[in-house]
Amino acid sequence: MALTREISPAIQQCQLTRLQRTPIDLERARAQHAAYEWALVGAGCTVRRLDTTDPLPDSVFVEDIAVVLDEVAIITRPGVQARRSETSAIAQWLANVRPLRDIESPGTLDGGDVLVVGRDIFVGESDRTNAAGAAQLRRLVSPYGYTVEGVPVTGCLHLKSAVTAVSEDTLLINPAWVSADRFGDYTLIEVDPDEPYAANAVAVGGKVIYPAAFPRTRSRLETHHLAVEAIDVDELAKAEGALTCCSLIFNM
Ligand code: CIR
Repeated sequence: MALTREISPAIQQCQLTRLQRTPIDLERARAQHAAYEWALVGAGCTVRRLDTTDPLPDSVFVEDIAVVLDEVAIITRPGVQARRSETSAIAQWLANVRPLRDIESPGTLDGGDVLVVGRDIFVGESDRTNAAGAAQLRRLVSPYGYTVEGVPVTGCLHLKSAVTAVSEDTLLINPAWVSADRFGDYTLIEVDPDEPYAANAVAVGGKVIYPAAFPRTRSRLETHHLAVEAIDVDELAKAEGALTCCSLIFNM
C-alpha cells in the first residue's frame, strides 16, 4: 500500500530551509507526482491518494507526518509549526489500518528523519527532529522489537536526504551529510560526489524508483545489480521534496 496526497495549489508557499525559492509549475509538478504514483503501481503498490483541503503548502510530503510499521503507526509532531495541521487527515486515514500513537510536545519528529531497515530504525538528529521526539519514538516502538539509534545529520534537511535503503541490506549514502560509520552492518553505496542530493531512493517491489537527475549515482546502483526506474521529479525538488517524502509505504 502507498498512501499519497495531492499537491496543494499553495505549494509555492512551501517551507524551504536550504534552497532558494524558485517558481514551481503546478501542472508540471502534478504530472511528475502522477508519474511517481504510476511507478509505485508498477512496483506492485496499491496507491491511495488523499486530497488536500485547507491551504497546506507541504501536504504532498506525507512521509513526514507518520511512521507506519507493521504493528503500529506513529503520528509525528513536525518540526515546523506550519506543518502540524497536516497530521489530522493522515491520522484519520491510518486509524483504519493501524493502532495510532502520537509524538507529543516538546518532542518534534519528521518522518523524513526516520529510516526503517528491518528492525533497525535510525533517527536523524536534524533541525526538524529533537532528542525528545527520538526518545518518544524509541519508547513507542521498542516493545515491538525495534532498536532506535540517533544519528547526527549536517548539511541537509532530513536523515533520508543523506541515506536511504535500496535493498534489505544495502544503503545509498552521502557520507558528507551523515557518518558512514553509523551503518557498519550494511553494504554502502556512496553517491557520486557531484550529486550530493542523490541519496534518496524508494526501494519497493524489487525495484528502485529514482530521480532521473542523478545519472552518475544511478550507474553505481546498476553496477550493484539493482533494477532502477528513473523518473523526473525536478519540479517537486524545488519544494525541497525528495522521492521518499511523497508516500507512506506499508503492508496491508
Ligand atoms: C519542508 O521543508 O518541510 C518541505 N518543503 C519539504 C519536505 C521534504 N520531506 C522529506 O524530505 N521527507
